[in-house]
Amino acid sequence: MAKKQIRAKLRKNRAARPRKTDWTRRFAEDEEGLADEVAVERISGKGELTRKRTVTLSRDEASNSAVDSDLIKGRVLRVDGLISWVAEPQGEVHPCAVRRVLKSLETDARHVVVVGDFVQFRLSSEGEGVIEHVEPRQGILHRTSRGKQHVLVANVDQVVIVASAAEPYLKPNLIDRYLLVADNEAIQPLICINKIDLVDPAELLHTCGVYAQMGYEVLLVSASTMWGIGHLRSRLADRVSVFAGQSGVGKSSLLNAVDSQFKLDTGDISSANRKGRHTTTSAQLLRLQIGGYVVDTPGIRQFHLWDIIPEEVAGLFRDLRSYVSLCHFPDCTHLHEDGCAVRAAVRDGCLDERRYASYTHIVESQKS
Ligand SMILES: Nc1nc2c(ncn2[C@@H]2O[C@H](COP(=O)(O)OP(=O)(O)OP(=O)(O)O)[C@@H](O)[C@H]2O)c(=O)[nH]1
Ligand SMILES: [Mg+2]
Ligand SMILES: [Zn+2]
Repeated sequence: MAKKQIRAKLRKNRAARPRKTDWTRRFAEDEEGLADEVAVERISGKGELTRKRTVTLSRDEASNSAVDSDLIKGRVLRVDGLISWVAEPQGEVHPCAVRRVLKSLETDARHVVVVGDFVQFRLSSEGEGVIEHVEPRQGILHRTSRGKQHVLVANVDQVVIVASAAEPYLKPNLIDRYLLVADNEAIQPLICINKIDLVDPAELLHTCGVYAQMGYEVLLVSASTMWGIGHLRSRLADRVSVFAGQSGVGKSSLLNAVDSQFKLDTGDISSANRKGRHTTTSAQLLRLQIGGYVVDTPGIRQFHLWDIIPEEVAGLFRDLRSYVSLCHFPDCTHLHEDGCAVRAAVRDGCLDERRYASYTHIVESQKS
């Protein structure tokens, strides 16, 4: 009876998540381009073969139950080259390699396994694992490197957009870009302005007010004085949050302040240009003592919005979009047209001028 149940479960898994569907969906999200689509075709073929092989194995009841019970569910905490560090639900962490079939995919698609992935792995007697399966992803943050898209972290439900009030100086346009990514990916954004010990908080009132009016939550914090850290901590409990923002704004410092068990490296601000020094070099998932996870990420150098075409930008600007339907031309770009309701709203003081400038800047950059 027990044996029968094990076999049924194995078949059900295979039927419910054919490899082809998983990878196709992931590639649709990643939009890696034509080369990778070809890879999908090829890999889906391999997926069919793999399934058949498993079915053959499943005829042998003894090995079948061994295969089934060998697969362990886990979550990827960190990726160091070819080794992924995977945590079991109970917290035990194992170094894992990636199965050969998945690795051959890696040459085309680069990151087969990324931080935050839910995986299934098989453990050897030496305590090392092999990742056999990667679950479909939701809530992805990516960055650009040498003109290519790299998934930084997967399966997050909140992005903490960290900026600093000074050193480096506040760049609201960068906050706007992150907000676009968050809204586009349906990840909850939280704006966190650090280093308020360096300025008079009154200077930030206007900027914060503009975001608050759009329904975004803004926290003013200082990792140095611990101002606002309790509030930030309460926003992180029982969630999976990724800390994102320019180098040197204090992402790692804030995480060290939030949880005393973290000992993340933090770096000085260069005295020459007031920029950070890219202290954090890779993303990692950290378990919070209060429950939930946080992901520290390296400061992003170039920031291109991957999946967003210029025509979509206005729809992702919460304040602009209510005026869009009032424009004279249905295909209005809101950049120069007469009869543009967005431009009229800026002139009338109903729309923040800086937000509009940020909109035009993003649309222009997405054209190139
Ligand atoms: N005055 C002040 N300095 C801070 C505060 N938070 C962080 N710093 C300083 O800012 C510098 C950079 O902090 P990090 O935490 O390394 O910044 P990061 O965002 O993690 O930078 P990368 O890892 O390079 O992306 C360090 O010298 C910190 O001591 C703060 O609230 N106030
Ligand atoms: Mg850091
Ligand atoms: Zn318009």
